Amino acid sequence: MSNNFLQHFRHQQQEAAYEKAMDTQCPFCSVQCTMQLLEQREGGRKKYKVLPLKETVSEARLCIKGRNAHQHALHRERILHPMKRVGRHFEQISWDDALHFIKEQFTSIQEQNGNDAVGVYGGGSLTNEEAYLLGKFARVALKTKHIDYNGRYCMSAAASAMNEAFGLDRGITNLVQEIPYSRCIILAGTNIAECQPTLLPYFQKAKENGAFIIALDPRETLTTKLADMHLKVKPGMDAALVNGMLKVILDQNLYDLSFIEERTNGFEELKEHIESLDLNEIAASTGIQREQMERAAVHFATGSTGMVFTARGVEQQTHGHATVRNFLNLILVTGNIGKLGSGYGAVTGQGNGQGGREHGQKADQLPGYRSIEHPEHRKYISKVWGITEEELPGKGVSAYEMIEKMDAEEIKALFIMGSNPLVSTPNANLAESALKKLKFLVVVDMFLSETAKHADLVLPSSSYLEDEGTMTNMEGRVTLRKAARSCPGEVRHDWQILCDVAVQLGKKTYFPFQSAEEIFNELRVASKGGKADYYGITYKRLEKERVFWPCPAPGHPGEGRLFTESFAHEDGKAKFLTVANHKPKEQPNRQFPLYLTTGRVMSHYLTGAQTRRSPALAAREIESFIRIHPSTARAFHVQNHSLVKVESARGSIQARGLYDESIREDTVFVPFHWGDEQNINKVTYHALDPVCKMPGFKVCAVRIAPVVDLSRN
Ligand SMILES: Nc1nc2c(c(=O)[nH]1)N[C@H]1C(S)=C(S)[C@@H](COP(=O)(O)OP(=O)(O)OC[C@H]3O[C@@H](n4cnc5c(=O)[nH]c(N)nc54)[C@H](O)[C@@H]3O)O[C@H]1N2
Ligand SMILES: Nc1nc2c(c(=O)[nH]1)N[C@H]1C(S)=C(S)[C@@H](COP(=O)(O)OP(=O)(O)OC[C@H]3O[C@@H](n4cnc5c(=O)[nH]c(N)nc54)[C@H](O)[C@@H]3O)O[C@H]1N2
Ligand code: SF4
Ligand SMILES: [Mo]
Repeated sequence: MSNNFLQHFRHQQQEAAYEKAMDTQCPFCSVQCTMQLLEQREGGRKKYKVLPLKETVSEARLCIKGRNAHQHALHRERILHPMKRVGRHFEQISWDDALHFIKEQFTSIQEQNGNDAVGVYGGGSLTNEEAYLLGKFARVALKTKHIDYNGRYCMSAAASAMNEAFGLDRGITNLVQEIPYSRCIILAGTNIAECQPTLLPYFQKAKENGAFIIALDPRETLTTKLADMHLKVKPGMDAALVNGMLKVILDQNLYDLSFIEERTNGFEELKEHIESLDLNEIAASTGIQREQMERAAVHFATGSTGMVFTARGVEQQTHGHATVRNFLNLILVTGNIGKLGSGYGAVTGQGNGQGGREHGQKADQLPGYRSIEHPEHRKYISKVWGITEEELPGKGVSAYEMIEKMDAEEIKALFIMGSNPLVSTPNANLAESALKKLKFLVVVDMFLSETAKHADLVLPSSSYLEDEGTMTNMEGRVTLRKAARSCPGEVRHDWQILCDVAVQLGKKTYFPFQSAEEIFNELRVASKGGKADYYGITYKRLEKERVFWPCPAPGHPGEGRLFTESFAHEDGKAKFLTVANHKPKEQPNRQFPLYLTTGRVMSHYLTGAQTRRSPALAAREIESFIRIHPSTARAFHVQNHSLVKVESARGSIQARGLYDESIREDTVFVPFHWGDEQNINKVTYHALDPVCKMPGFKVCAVRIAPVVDLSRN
């Protein structure tokens, strides 16, 4: 064999060999599956392969989104340099100029209009370190009270309900590994099979073990197909449906009196309220027959263990807080909490939807779930931050209310990090008008999202492959995601960008951080003694394990199952709340006769900013659609696969009509993963829940019409 040939052969072998194996964690949903990304060079081209890694929660499973996540991170449309708007275009500028520009604009706007004229808007995909730093950035560097984040649209109803009922809010009160031990499981407005697919096997296992699964959803999904019983509830009527189930349980004496007496407050009021309700009326208003309600209630109350999972279907309502409280009432009357296989789960959404809601991105919150209105909490955090209590701003307003304040020109500049509100905000036409009125908009993103296109300045942020930091999964398990590769171009990490801007604003002493770990160490102290206590969690520990919070000391194991002995209120007891048979604030009427509900599909993530840039995912679902029952479609002259105009009192869009025998006849469904002409949030309703300020994304009144009415030709 010639030397040449051998060399060629060796070269080929080297080319075929894997160049790099990068351990990482999926950027999308709250399961936080881990994986290895293998980068292979072949004939001068790079190829990628993804292998799931074994870890405690997803057990070496990955869904289609995780398998293709790298496609957006490696996409050619990634923003690689700071960009400044010049007329209708963007021009590349240096970081120095960009930082200077921010300082100049923010300073002059604040000098003229006060500190609160600048707002900050965050997201649940930021790491804990970045979410924490964003809260500190708003209050210490910008001295504004206006900070909120996209989790307001996501977790706020479940969070406020758990806080009030249990005294503490954590996605799941148990380990996911306990699901197979549950004898009866209620899945309320949650589509786990498409939204947290790698969790599904836990429910399948429960079913194999004999669990009875009840799903509540106005339409059939891959999740409802798993259920033994599918209650196709009228949109927005879940609170009433739970009242019906509570009535059956109380009437038939199926409640757990000793649990109620020992561990709860407020049962007498609840009982009196439930006694006053009429099951037939509830059946009529929810669309669920009395016998079905009875069967569901008896199964849940008589199972030796039981769990309730709620998600956005019941939470994104104009009375989402009360609805979740009623599901918690159901758990408490049956004593189904604090035991193996018994508990509650608010199926958390975003990758760091859990951690992102704990450390101060919210208008009323300080790190560690502290309250910005509590004098002791303010004192503690001011001390950690090295400012006086008077310098710490007060409570701001919720995400949608911030949009309204921009429209009213009260907030004049906005700093967005990790959200695409032009597509994700209800009544998106108002969001667009509000963004246009801003004097100065900065967007920190990986892509020129629909929102970033309106910015004056766009700053390039790192993706999950590049950014090291901790994420907290839906159970409250903290995980460390290592950086798998270095930043492309001039991209910087979100935490670096926050420090850079703060330094430019003259706040270097408060933002001296050189690594994510240094920020985490400050977060540990800031959360110490708070409800979400991370003090005992260190990077060193996270190298080896995923640790549950609360974890108050380095040797502490962290709490997997919550509320085993007592709840987190001062007296250790949980609280009942009487809940009315709420109806959604907007009802179908003569002009707009149908319910519209919105949600997700398996292959896309949120506003699609990332997944629409992944060829493999985009190909699965290339455009938006509207699911309609065929008889409803025929009544409105809509043909299968034709384009449909969907219109509400706020606006209209077009989407592909798809017949669906399994959806309620009075309801249509549209996903929200597309922007511009297919942005369904131009149609949705902006009324907010009075307690948690969650918008009612899941119900509004619409009419539909064919874009081209063939019946007229
Ligand atoms: N594939 C995919 N996975 C995701 C996401 C994604 O965008 N795509 N997003 C992540 C995020 S941030 C979140 S918050 C979660 C969301 O996860 P889910 O809340 O499970 O997702 P949705 O599709 O918004 O809503 C769930 C179901 O609620 C139903 N529903 C609508 N109205 C009602 C109602 O009035 N009552 C009841 N009982 N049900 C109703 C819908 O038909 C839908 O099937 O998913 C996370 N995972
Ligand atoms: N109609 C309707 N509307 C809804 C919902 C619904 O069910 N129906 N659900 C609501 C829910 S639950 C949610 S969570 C919101 C989500 O709403 P958004 O937050 O607007 O959704 P995303 O698509 O995640 O937007 C994130 C943006 O930040 C960028 N990004 C991703 N990761 C990072 C990062 O680490 N750093 C930075 N700087 N940028 C990053 C992405 O490219 C993208 O442009 O939408 C809400 N809107
Ligand atoms: S999207 Fe969720 S379930 Fe799918 S791989 Fe990513 S973390 Fe896992
Ligand atoms: Mo979400």
